[in-house]
Amino acid sequence: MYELYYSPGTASFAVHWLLIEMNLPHTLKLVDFDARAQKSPDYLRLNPDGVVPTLVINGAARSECAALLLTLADRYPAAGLAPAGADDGRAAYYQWTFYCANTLQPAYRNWFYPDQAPGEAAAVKDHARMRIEACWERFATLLADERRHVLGERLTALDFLVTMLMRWSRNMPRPATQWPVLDRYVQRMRAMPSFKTLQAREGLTDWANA
Ligand SMILES: N[C@@H](CCC(=O)N[C@@H](CS)C(=O)NCC(=O)O)C(=O)O
Repeated sequence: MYELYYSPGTASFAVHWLLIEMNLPHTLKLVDFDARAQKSPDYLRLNPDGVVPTLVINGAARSECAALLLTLADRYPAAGLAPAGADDGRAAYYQWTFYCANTLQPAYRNWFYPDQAPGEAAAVKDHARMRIEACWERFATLLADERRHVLGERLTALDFLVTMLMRWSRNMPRPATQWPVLDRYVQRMRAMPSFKTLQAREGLTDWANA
């Protein structure tokens, strides 16, 4: 049984979605951001960074959204959500997962938490926006051949991460869905029954297919 510490719509979203998609037994622990529960001594014992997600696996608290997605996909190879080790697709899978975690996510962190970065908040946000849009340009180029998923026809754990990160841009000046190829991609992802279950469980109603 997995235990997921989450807050709706945040970096726990993709992990929660993958747990649902893979039909893995899990319990949810809401971390109340309004009450700053992510910085409470109890939570900091589990996750010293004071962020979500935390996933308890075999009694050990694990963190980092992208790492958790890779871990879950690796634990159940029969689900086919990670390209096999010898597969060339594995290199692309790592490349784009790390691109999300190392390049796109930190830019989002600056967009949403500009006061935590050095410099004037408006300038931090402007720079973050430019970096985020450059990332969507990269993904739009990758998906220009109208592949069904980020790595090709096959669904992988990476798709859950990319979709979550696209969602975060929904209220930005240039949301990821303004790239038509990314919009078509995300329509397919949002059509998954597990996405609808996730939205219902997290109490989210926006950013759904019409
Ligand atoms: N590198 C972490 C970042 C997680 C993160 O920044 N989570 C945000 C929500 S999207 C959070 O918990 N923010 C609360 C805070 O910083 O106080 C990951 O990928 O899991």
